[in-house]
Amino acid sequence: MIDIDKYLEQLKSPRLQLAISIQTRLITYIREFLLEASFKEILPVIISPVTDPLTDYRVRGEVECYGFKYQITKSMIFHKQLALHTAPRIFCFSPNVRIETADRQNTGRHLIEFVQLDLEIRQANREEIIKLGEGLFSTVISRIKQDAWADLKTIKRELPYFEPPFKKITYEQAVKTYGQNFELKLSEELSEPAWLIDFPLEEREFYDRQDETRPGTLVDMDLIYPGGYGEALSGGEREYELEKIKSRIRLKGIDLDSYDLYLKLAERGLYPSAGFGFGLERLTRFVCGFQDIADVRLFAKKPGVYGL
Ligand code: ASN
Repeated sequence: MIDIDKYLEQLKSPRLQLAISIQTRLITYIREFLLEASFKEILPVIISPVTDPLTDYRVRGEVECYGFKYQITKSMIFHKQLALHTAPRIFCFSPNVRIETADRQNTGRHLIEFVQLDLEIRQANREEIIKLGEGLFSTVISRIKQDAWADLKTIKRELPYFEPPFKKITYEQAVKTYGQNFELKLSEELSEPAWLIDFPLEEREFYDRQDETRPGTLVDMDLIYPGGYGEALSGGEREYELEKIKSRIRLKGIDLDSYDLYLKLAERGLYPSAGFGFGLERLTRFVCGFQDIADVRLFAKKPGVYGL
């Protein structure tokens, strides 16, 4: 059950108030940066017949309306690809629901409902998207340092300026250095953000594009925060050719029928593209230097915990 007194205390806490004021600035900077770079903002999709498979979440969020089954958005990946028919560069502040297992309750980083800045660019490759991500991140950090210095001082957060280009580490190198579960160890050792690139095919979903010259390796990337804050953003180039998409779906053991509508649209042509998703609560947590992501989120829902 929800402890109402505790709940109200958290809603009124100066810590949350400060985080929300920082987050408001972050959203503004992101939007300004992307509009300046000729992006169009699209509105989020909350329910759809198709969503990101993200096969490690065993519970599917579903709603039934008028006898039709809709999935609750885990990510807008497919809608981003389709939205490129409307505009060549799109972004969205997209709410996602991912029903994580309860053992992730106290990681400080996981919420079952969160918002990501999701963006996609027609005809872009990984290099371009990496440049854009670095530019966006370093600009946002330098603006927040300047504008919110008093708030940052109150919470004793000292943020450095980050100068792109950021270092790149391959997945293979990361495993060699830190072992299979490397993300946090790597993040703890970093003093600047770094790109993790070239994930093996079996580690990601079917839409990340396989490098034709290196079968089994994807043309994708994550940005890892320094200081132990883990993953900042995740994305890559996309599969856009029907036969390749189908074979990747089959390889995942997913029934082609469950992507019928998407495949029919892909058959009519998708643009080559690249993009990423950048978790907003995690960005706010990093900027504030807080341990617990619930301290930056109103109505936070942690895995396994009932919330408002
Ligand atoms: N938004 C991510 C991307 O663009 C996908 C995800 O969130 N799973 O690759």
